Amino acid sequence: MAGIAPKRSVAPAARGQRFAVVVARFNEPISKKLLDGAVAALATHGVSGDLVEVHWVPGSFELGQAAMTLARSRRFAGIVCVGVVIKGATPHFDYVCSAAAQGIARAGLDTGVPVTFGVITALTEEQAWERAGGAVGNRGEEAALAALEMAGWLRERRRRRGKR
Ligand code: INI
Repeated sequence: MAGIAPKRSVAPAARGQRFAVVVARFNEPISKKLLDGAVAALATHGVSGDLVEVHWVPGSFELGQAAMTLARSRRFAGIVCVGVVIKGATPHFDYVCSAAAQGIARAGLDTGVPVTFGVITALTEEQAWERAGGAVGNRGEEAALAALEMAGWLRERRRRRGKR
């Protein structure tokens, strides 16, 4: 998939809330860049390091399970999932990507907690680096901004419902 992520409108209401970042260790040098991007984006929007919990899992396949467990704890305004899946010579890539996307989506939909998708699914290692702070942005940063925006949006929805 190509493209630069759109500019986000991050609601200030998300400031000061607690977030989690779940990181897949597979392709660790690249996933570390996604983690750094996510943490920096959260800090820029008022979520300091002490409000961010980082959880490492073995691979992208495990992101959904960890995100679901954390979301069920109700301790986080949002959960950012990051990982790097690079296509090899077998269909393994498709299974890992599909499980990651479905698991992450399910964690958010089943719990109502914003859980965002910062997983690079690349055909080559070069493509992955480009999306981890290179020419095509940083998918970790983008997923953190999406989590901030959704957390603010949900909080605003709850506030409005409370007024009625
Ligand atoms: N996990 C990744 O995050 N990226 C990959 O590129 C990858 N490859 O290529 O195999 C990968 N596999 C491991 C998988 O996510 C699970 O950890 C493993 O299958 C155990 O459940």
